[in-house]
Amino acid sequence: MNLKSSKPILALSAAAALIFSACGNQQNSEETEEVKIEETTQSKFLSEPLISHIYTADPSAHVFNGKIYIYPSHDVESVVEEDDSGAHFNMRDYHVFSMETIDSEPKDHGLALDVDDVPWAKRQMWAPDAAEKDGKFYLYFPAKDHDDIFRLGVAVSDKPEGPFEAQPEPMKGSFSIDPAVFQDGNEYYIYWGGIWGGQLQKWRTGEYLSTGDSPYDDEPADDEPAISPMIAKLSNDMLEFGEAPKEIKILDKDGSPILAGDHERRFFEAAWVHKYNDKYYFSYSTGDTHNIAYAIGDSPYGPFTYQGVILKPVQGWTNHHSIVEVDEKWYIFYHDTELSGETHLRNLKMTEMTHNADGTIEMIEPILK
Ligand code: FUB
Repeated sequence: MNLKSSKPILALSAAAALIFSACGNQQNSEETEEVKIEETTQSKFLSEPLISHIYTADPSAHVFNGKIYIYPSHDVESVVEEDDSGAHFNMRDYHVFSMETIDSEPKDHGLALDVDDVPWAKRQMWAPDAAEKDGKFYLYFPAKDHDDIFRLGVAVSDKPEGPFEAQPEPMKGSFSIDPAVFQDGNEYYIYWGGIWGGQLQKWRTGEYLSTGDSPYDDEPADDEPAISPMIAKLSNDMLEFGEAPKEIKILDKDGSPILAGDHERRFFEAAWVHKYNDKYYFSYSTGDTHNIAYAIGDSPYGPFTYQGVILKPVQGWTNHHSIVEVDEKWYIFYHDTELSGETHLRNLKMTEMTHNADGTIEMIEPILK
């Protein structure tokens, strides 16, 4: 996650771009101004906010015990100044939500885990995910440790909604952000990583590179392969990596790696995996180009071949999603900033997602023009 952009924060949505250009064109004729204002008011979002009593983002949705459970980030106003590493995304706890059916209102189950109850964590409780095994529920989450290095933690509960009890230490050998757990039969795989503010680029050598404070240090050159998201099978007790982490390759259709300079297609953050017709779909945010893109492979480890975009940019800088099957239909959960207009105060949304007959996914425009 990051804010490296000279663009105004909201300039990525059609609605916000129109508002911005309307505000920035005061010398223009009255006629031009009127047209722009009219266009702005005609813009509509594809979906309504799902939750409005608190700010929520980065939704990981699952079906557990016949209900839909959502594990989001809990966005809050922050006294921490905005910076390029996303320090103002200064979340400190998690709430879990459940829905009886895909049309019902999400129920807030209250505080599920607070940073003060995680001995190793200092701040920035970012995008979490959850998994169920043998009647126990595991919450996976990133947070900065006391050295300001992102690590991944696990917390355990007997109930999908928590409250969760955190392990005293982060997962051994863990780093970066955005854990996502995918169950394939009896095996569980954890995917993770996020560049820039998510620090993945600082682990290129296997050690933390503290060459500078800038989140843009340590990136490969534009013509080198992009930084890879990570995968590891989970241990039987679900609390640690069960094998040495491996890099995931995202390839072009000609088999060559997607390059670091290819910001339209390279992995940035928000990994998610779902399985459809025996193929593995790896989806992710492209960060500064704001798409949710996807790639398809024959194994949970990849390699994955880039296919295209599932979800076009939402209002707000970040784009982060999950994909879940409910009653034989597929849904994408995501967020935008419709309620606040502030990039760090997001609200959840959801819409149906369609796999085409050839296995590709129909692209979704979250802002109606
Ligand atoms: O919510 C904080 C960060 O913003 C997440 O970890 C990223 O994926 C981005 O959505």
